[in-house]
Amino acid sequence: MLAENQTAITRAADLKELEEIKVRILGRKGELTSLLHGLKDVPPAERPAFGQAANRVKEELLRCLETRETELKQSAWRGSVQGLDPTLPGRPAELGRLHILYRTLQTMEDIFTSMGFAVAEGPEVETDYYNFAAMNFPADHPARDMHDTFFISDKVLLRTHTSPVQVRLMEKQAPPIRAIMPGKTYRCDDDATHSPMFHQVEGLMVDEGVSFADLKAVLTLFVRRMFGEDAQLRFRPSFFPFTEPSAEVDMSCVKCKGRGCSLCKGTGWMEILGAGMVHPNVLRSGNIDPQRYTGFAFGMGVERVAMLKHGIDHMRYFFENDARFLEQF
Ligand code: 2U9
Repeated sequence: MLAENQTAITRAADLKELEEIKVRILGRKGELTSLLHGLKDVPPAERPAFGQAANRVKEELLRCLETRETELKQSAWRGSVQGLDPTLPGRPAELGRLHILYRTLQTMEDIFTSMGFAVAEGPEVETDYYNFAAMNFPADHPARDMHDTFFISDKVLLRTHTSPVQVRLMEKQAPPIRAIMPGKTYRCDDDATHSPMFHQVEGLMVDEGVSFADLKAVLTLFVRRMFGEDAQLRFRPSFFPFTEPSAEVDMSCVKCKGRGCSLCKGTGWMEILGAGMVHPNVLRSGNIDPQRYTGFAFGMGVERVAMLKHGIDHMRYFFENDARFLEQF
């Protein structure tokens, strides 16, 4: 019985067959189990010898089963890793990154905070008062049409610029004020260079004796830190209800450095931001005496800065979330 079972065990082809053999020998109705049950029918004098012999057979078969089980498990594992090369380098894990707009905003904030500007934020849903009236847009004045506004009700709207944050700041804080206001703004506009939601950074500095020369100095420093030390600035007269005088600011073309190319349409210049001296009426809205204090303000689109810096030619890329675009930065 020992020899033939040992042979069966060593020939078992897989773990399933081995288990079947084990049950056949050692199961409740197994060969060896029946043999041990038969002990009671053996004459008492022969029982000890019979019992010892049966137990030796049992131990030997158990050892045999265990050895075969280990062998089968090992060969099953070897089969499963066949063809695998454990010396190959692992696949690199994909890392996420910050969105290019957010990174552009961070750089802009770094530049202005290094010049002593604080960062202020405020609500995106605003009142007509803070968005327009306090910013010197007269009621029913055509200047309001410059901003295609999303109205929520007669007097409540999505802010068209981050200026309301500046008015709220002036109400709270006496000069000197030096702060930038980054955030989402909304205008009903949608083409290659406009999106219904876009990001602005506005800046405000109010104190005694603040002049247009200070504005030029701050903006020149900003543009050179953002785009390179060789960037040139040009101020063109413009109009905004909230600044007087007002200017639109161009920088020398990032591609041709001012010589004229297809990107700057041959002019050598690209518009980057708007700015001016804060209108006395706006200072009054913030409880600031325009006889004593003057201030400058500027505003720019974060998307526009990122597009100029990285040569991006359509707004939609920022918001499509196509990894092939996002991974380039
Ligand atoms: C206060 C007073 C004045 C902020 C300013 C601009 C000029 C400007 C545009 C640039 C491109 C908006 O994103 S854009 O479409 N902004 O041209 N913004 S001056 O003037 C202020 C702000 C706050 C209290």
